[in-house]
Amino acid sequence: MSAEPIRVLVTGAAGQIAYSLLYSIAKGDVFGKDQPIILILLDIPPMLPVLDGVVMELQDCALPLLKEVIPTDKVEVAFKDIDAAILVGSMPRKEGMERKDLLKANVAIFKTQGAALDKYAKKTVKVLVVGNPANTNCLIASKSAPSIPKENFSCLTRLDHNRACSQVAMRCGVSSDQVKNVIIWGNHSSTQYPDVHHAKVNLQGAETEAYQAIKDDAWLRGDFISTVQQRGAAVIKARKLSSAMSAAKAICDHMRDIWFGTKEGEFVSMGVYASGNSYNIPEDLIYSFPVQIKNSTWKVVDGLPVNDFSRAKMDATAAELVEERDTALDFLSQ
Ligand code: NAX
Repeated sequence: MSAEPIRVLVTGAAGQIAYSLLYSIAKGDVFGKDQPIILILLDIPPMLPVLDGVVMELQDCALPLLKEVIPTDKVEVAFKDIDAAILVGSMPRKEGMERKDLLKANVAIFKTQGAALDKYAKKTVKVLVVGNPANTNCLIASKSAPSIPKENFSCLTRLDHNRACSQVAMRCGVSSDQVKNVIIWGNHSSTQYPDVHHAKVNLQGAETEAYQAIKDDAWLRGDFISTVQQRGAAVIKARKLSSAMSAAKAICDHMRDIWFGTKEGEFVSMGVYASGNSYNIPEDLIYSFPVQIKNSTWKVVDGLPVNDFSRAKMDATAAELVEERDTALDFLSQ
């Protein structure tokens, strides 16, 4: 094991997603089984005692790849020379809080963290934003870090993607690895559009269009979509806590694909910078598209046919993002 350690930052490190995530990162599931890691854990000052407990547990896992763990509440320590940033921490919605107030609080957080990326991180840093509203937080972070390429920023819609994959797999009675190329379009919110028009299911060795494999268009255009859109709320209702294990797994899938690339002939969903060239989605949004990744660089899978049903849903989620962006940019300029 001779590779130099990479520096990986996780924010919101005392929270529940991080608790499921850190072990997977530290044992090599994301950056490779022979890539030593320095983990930097950022949270807010009141959470530092909790963070100490997380550090103790990581030490107690006795993981050979984990060279150092650095807990901190200071951005100048957290973002210094990092290779990867997984921005999980954000302001949660509190009872009675208006959507606008929530957005304002998060703009402040991601403006600060974007500026810290700009000032302290490596210019090659890969940034994954998880904290909600993930798409717009990601845009704000990117705008606040002008010296880092926009392409280095992405937000998590892989959990929605995995949920869609699993729903199709369960419906077809196959394992989830037999389903590929589902797409999540747009915002990581209930307006997202889970689309299986281009998905394939491996049915006993025969690659079959998902619509053919499922043979239930009403379900695919109805309950399937709403189940994926509402899955986060359903988990909260059942668990009294939001998705954490599945979110952590999706973060690992997303970052591992950035690091090592996607499989030949397959695409995954990721919130990335919309430049106005793909699928007539307005530019200057972080919008979830189907992407393929090679040499740590994503490319939107262009040219997939889009029918009227899909078009309307892709536009509706884009419209929500435009509104969210415009409100956020007002706060950013204040
Ligand atoms: P928790 O409330 O358990 O943890 C969040 C942690 O972030 C807390 O320890 C908090 O102190 C910390 N934090 C708050 N402000 C911070 C700041 N400025 N700097 C550093 N740390 C800060 O929430 P958890 O369940 O872990 O969820 C974290 C975020 O992920 C939430 O915003 C949640 O909505 C979002 N999610 C996004 C998903 C996605 O697919 N994009 C799915 C899962 C999850 O719902």
